[in-house]
Amino acid sequence: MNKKRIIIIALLLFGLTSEVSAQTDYQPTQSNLEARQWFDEAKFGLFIHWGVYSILGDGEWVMNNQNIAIDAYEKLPSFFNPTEFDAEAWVKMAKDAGMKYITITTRHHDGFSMFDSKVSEYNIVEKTPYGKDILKQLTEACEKEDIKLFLYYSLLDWHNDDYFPRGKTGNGIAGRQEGDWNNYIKFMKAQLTELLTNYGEIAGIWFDGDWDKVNADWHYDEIYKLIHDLQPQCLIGNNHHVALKPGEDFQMFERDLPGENKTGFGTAASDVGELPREVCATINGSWGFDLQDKTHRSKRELVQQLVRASGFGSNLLLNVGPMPNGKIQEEHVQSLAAIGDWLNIHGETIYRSKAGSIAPTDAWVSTQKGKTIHLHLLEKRPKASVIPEFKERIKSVKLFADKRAVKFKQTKAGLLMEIPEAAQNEIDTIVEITLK
Ligand code: JFZ
Repeated sequence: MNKKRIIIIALLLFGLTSEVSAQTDYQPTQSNLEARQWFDEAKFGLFIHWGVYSILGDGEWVMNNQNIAIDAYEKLPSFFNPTEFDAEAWVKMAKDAGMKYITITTRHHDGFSMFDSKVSEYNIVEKTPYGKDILKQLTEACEKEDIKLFLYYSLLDWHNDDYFPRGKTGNGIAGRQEGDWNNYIKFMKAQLTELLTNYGEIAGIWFDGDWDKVNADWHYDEIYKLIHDLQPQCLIGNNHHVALKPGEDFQMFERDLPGENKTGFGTAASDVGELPREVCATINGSWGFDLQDKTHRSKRELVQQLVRASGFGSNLLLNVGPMPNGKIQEEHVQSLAAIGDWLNIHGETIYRSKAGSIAPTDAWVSTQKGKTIHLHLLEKRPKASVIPEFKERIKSVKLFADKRAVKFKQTKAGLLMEIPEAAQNEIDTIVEITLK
């Protein structure tokens, strides 16, 4: 076959596939590639689950878990009046915690829009006594403080009749009617258009709910293309727990480290891709505000989770569930401040780092920038530490804390280091290894 013919066939094939699915041949723009890199280096963000469900203090799944009928649940917006909501205070709190971005629920599975939507009157401006658009306030505060904003958007909807046929969840909710799936897709596209035109630059869209109807036709080709056409830099992620789909810009891991799948419903190791990663986690045991949740995690646990995520080359998106009055509970404000204090001192080992060449274990992870490896020892050891199979040539080993030299030896067993117990830290003993 001559060259010309091959080119013609190739062009024909290319044309055919691009007709089938618009984002299949998705080529991220330069601005999108830059946004990915920014995201990859950002390392830490604040997740916010806030909606009319917060009033009941029983998590964001309360409509499903208590089987609250449509007409009963529809009363909730009339009680939603977060008079103490202060967008700037939230953004400053995130910034002081060392976070670089915020991801907020614009519409969760209950179907209530926490923004001014013209295509659904079931929204915060129309249906609550508060009557203001919290998203607008948040975008303005983020802009001012140079924090990027991502929008969580649920694919699953327990309130909209057009979410039909229904999925695995919400089937005990009385009052749901049968509607038209194509209308539902149109509705989501209209809302996403609102979100991407009325609020300035949006750093990303965080989809969730795919798992409710695994075999549904979500029209991702059209939806992802719409988003990238409106804002090419906007990063798309989807909490579907399977391999990346064409058109997505980052991969997320729910309460899980990439490839570990300890939850059992997480992403399999073979499905971990090469795009920027984000682990999401709760600050206690809940996403949405839960009045009775006392399982607030300690500073040690939270910092260690951030460090572990970094050691897996991933960001951590740490969640809070604000109260119905618009405040974030004091325990969580304190925890975030404590992480911020830690990052003020140790941030250089986290931000802009890559997963280090020393493979992660339960006892340690490593982060790396060029020839500098930061080994994070997450458990205290009596005096010596051994890192097996360490073969790279070392120039120096120091403690990050005070730059004191660490005695080390490289043997067949690996890298042996003597770190006096008194020099070890409860949360994270950071050893700075400089390679030759
Ligand atoms: C989802 C949401 O349902 C939850 O409310 C929260 O927003 C979280 C961040 O994301 O959680 C999931 C995701 C997947 C499953 C269950 C809950 N699943 O696969 O069973």
